[in-house]
Amino acid sequence: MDITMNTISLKKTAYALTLSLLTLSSAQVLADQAKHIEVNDPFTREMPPGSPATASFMTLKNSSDHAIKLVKASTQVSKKAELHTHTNDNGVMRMREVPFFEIPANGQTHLKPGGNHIMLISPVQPIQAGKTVSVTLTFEDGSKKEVTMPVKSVMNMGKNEDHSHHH
Ligand SMILES: [Cu+2]
Repeated sequence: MDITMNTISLKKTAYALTLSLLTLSSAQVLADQAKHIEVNDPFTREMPPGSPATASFMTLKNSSDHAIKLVKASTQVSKKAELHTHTNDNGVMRMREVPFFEIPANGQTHLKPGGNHIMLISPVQPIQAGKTVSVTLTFEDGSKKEVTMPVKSVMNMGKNEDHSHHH
């Protein structure tokens, strides 16, 4: 009698264990995108005096077989953070907000001056060279990655943008 009872309760325990393992593994699969993203060379541009905003740049590398979307950026150093891109509007470079940056399967997306960037709007503290800034990236599945990066001077950056003008 005792043996039978034990067998039943053992089976029940094993079943419950299997269920919880299944639940755990599917949750991990659903919130796994951040683990597949490697962030290289992140930096934030030093805020020009009097400027209401600055931007963060980095290279995002996706080591998975599926495209991953970065859908949100947030930070403590500014009131707002937005995903921005540049568009060439009859020779005038304009910025606009986009809903996501897509990092292709086994590929890279570059956030760089004159292109995609994370806009830090209304800084709550001076963003000066030599300091560090942390930005939290949220991916489509809700997984997050915190990126701590140096603040760098704006010197030389204008030169890169000149290359995009074709005369
Ligand atoms: Cu911008």
